Amino acid sequence: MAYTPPTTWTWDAQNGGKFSNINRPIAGATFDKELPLGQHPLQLYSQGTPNGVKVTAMLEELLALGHEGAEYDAWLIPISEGAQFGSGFVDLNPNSKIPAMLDQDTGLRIFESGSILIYLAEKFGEFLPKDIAQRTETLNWLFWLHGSAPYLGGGFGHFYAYAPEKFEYPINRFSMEAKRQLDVLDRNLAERQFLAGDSYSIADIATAPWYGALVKGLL
Ligand SMILES: N[C@@H](CCC(=O)N[C@@H](CS)C(=O)NCC(=O)O)C(=O)O
Repeated sequence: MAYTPPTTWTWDAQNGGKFSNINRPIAGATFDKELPLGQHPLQLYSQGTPNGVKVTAMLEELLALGHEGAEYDAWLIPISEGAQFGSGFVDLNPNSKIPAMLDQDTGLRIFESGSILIYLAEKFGEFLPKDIAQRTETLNWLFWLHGSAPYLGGGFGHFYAYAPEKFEYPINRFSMEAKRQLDVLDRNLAERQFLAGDSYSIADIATAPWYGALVKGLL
């Protein structure tokens, strides 16, 4: 039966789908809970999802290069249990999504995985070239990833794996878009070793957990 959207939308908390128990149409904390704090300057609040893994991979790459200041405390935020709606986490990220970070050296909160990658790249002087041309190309691909991955995860992934029923139109629409995005990457990487050119960068670190995992059959 054809669906006609109502003039005024109302929230149906029972609409089904994997995340219907935690998703709501309003923001803000739903319970009081302070976040734990460890001894290192960098405090990471996250989980091993593709967006979460970007930051962990970046920190581990920095440690592998010998940056002792990149030692961090990693705190699990189990998003399927709604931990991202605790008051301490919402103070750090008003958008209630992992990953989020606190730098106790500067007192700054950092949210959005792309912002965290840029912050760490600038703090440690790695994986984001200073030369304007290379920096711009790196940021081009970093922002490409952050504009594209929601079509893969929230679009294709949601309708293929998490929606309460299989709907042909959105699966077709987002399959087409996911394939087009893979072709964008394929054509770019036919001409260069890394997304932004000759050197490994935060654009690669951000992209590998999404499209890299997809082509390996891990998503
Ligand atoms: N644009 C954000 C997306 C973060 C995001 O979507 N995180 C998901 C896990 S991969 C999340 O926390 N979901 C919990 C929720 O939607 O309530 C980023 O790159 O940091």
